[in-house]
Amino acid sequence: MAPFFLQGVTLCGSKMTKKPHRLTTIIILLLVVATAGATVLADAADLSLQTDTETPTVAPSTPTVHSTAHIAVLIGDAVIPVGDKAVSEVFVSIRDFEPGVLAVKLDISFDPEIIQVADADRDPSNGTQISPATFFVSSQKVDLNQVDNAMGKISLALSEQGGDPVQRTESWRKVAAITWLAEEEGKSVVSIDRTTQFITSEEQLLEPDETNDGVVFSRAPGAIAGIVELQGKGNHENVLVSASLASARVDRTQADATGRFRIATSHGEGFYTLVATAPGYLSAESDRPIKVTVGTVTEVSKAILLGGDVNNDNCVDIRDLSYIAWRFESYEAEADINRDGQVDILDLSLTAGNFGQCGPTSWEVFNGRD
Ligand SMILES: [Ca+2]
Ligand SMILES: [Ca+2]
Ligand SMILES: [Ca+2]
Repeated sequence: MAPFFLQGVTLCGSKMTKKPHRLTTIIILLLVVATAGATVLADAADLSLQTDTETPTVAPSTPTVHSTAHIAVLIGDAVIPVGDKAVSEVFVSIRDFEPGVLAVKLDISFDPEIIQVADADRDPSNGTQISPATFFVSSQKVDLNQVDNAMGKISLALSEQGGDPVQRTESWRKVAAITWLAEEEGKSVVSIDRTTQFITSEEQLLEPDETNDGVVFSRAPGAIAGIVELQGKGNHENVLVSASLASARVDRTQADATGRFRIATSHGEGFYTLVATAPGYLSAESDRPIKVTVGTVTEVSKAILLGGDVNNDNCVDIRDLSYIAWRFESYEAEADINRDGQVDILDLSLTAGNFGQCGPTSWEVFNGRD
């Protein structure tokens, strides 16, 4: 905190000799500053005494803030699967504000049981930081950037060094981005503390006149569930079902004996593609993207994989049929499509019935049946 407040003192001190008529404002400022520490208090007393003797009759200045002036702070919301990360952004809107803002200090609170801040600079030696945006476009200095993940506190102070105050922003201007890590399922309000302040070019300390807190929801990952059966079989084990999101890593699971599966989708919200495969069977792929929302299970319609692909080239053709025909009435496992212990007419007719088909077959994921 010290650099920010000390800077405030410097501003006051440097202006004092030039504009002694702002004595009262300065004394009030210095009283606020005094809480920063005994050293600062001593300096402040010196300065006020000095000024007092020089200009004993000066009147207090009145703020020259326009009547429609408006400073607002907004924190965006986020939804994060537990164990994952998401970003919420912090914005400030300044309207018709004269003389303009030269510094901003944001104090933000969150629930550390639910979420933690990921270190923006990835350097553990200096503690945890958030990502400041370029709010003061001409010459910005970051005076303070510190996160206390144990207490759930964030402090960020930015100041304009080139003397170019911000009098208005075009709608919302980004001040910072916070990357959250979801620790536990739950909800954390991300609140703008009352100590959040703006310093004007006339050394006034102002609170925003509108604050919009953010909310971060930390939820269990989403899932896709359904049934995949193997044509002609009573046991549907060993069907491999996978769900993929765009080019991301693939989530996989195996169906149980009844064909039931449930895949936890590890990539958060989005549209997933499902693929089911099993040895001896043609693969099936979802006929449309499956929307997954974190915290919910999306149930899809049943798929039936078509059998007869003995050589697993994902097509049922003359090679599969002749392979089975040559082993007719044998016990060879690969030709025993329905795995009932014998290669017989059931295997041959099942294969013949799928003759000419290739996978992946279309899995109607939302056809209303199960
Ligand atoms: Ca760090
Ligand atoms: Ca084949
Ligand atoms: Ca059989």
